[in-house]
Amino acid sequence: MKNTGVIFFVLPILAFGVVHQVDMVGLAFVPDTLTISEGDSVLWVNTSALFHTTTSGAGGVPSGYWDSGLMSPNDSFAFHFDSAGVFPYFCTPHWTLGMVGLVNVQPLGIEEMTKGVSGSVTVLMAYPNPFARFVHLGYSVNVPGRLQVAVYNSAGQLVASILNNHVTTGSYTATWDGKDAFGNRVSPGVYFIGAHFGDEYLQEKVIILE
Ligand SMILES: [Cu+2]
Repeated sequence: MKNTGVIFFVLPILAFGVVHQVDMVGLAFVPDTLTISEGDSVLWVNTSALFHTTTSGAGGVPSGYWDSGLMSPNDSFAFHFDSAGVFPYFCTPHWTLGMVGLVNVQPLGIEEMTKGVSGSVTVLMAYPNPFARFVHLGYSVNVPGRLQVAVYNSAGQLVASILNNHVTTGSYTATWDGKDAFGNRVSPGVYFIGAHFGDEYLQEKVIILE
């Protein structure tokens, strides 16, 4: 098989990752147990009509890793897990009613470093994620070609073009400053950074914080 395509790689090796979503539904975290990889993030979204927290710890005793504080309906909170381990958490008002969860963070293996394979070796990563001001992307290509990198909102609409270049074989970085095509800072939330290379398309979900 001809080995063509885009390879996205991490810049600082610790902190790329996937964003996993946990919904707060009624009096439960859904899913209540999540297995992720070192470097991934968890985004809690309060889809219920109640007020909740996500607070690391067990038995109502915070462990100090994260605490969202009270989240209104539709609020979200993200935490980046940069080390492996088992992280129980709970909702402060509702843990006695069984509103508890667990994040199991596994050490990073080679298999987790390869994502978005689309007929060739292809990895897409973003750092840091979630981010406040800048998100960096690392990529390399093993054949020359036109590489387009663009940001889309969750409705799939184009927000900004980051890169549209003919590139030769090699490694590059690109940065998105969280601004749209008019130079205005976009609102916080979920965006997708997509890379087109030949007939391949890959995307990475990123989150902009307030
Ligand atoms: Cu709750």
